[in-house]
Amino acid sequence: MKIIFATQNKGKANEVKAIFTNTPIEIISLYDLGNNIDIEEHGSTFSENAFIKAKAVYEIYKEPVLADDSGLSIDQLNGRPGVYSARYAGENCTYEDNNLKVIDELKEFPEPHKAKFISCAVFYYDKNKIEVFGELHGRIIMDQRGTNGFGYDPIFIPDGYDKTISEFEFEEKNKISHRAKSFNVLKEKLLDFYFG
Ligand code: ITT
Repeated sequence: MKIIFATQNKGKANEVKAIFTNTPIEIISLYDLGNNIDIEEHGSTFSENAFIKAKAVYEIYKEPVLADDSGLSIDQLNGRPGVYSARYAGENCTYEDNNLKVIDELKEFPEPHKAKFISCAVFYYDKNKIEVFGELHGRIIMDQRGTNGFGYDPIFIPDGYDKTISEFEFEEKNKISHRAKSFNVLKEKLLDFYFG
């Protein structure tokens, strides 16, 4: 069976597709569908925004949908960038713009710059809703290292490691990340829902 993943982010899509490999569920991204819909995420929480994305795509296709709303929460910045992670440095900003803004804002604070990634993974199909959270704790460093991954990966070192997520291999990130945690649990719930 097929489930649409309501994301325009290819990094997210690749990670979630890999998590559903070897299951009867095939993940179809908006990119695969040739749909570049721009959904306004006006919610104030990860959960609200994830369901806003899922419902918007459900209204178009009337088929089961997955969505992820995620972001970085930095202790010394009172949880920012949080739900504003994607456009922290402004409309049409790059991932690098966001990383440089975070580094700049952290200059006045002592190390370590404790932070966590949060993923809210949701399933939406008419009256059926499932929501699962995943977190990855670590710290922000004051320069960008590595080329893999996306977003804030070059400035984030997970607890217990001494390299940034951008220095991780794809499979390695997909074992420990906030998104791996949320979607692995959601996957089990969906397998139970459909085939249990
Ligand atoms: P969709 O809404 O289309 O799914 P998006 O990139 O806009 O794509 P979000 O609104 O959920 O997604 O914003 C998440 C942002 O948080 C993302 O753009 C990154 O800047 C950051 N982020 C989330 N997960 C991340 C990860 O695994 N590694 C690095 N940065 C991440």
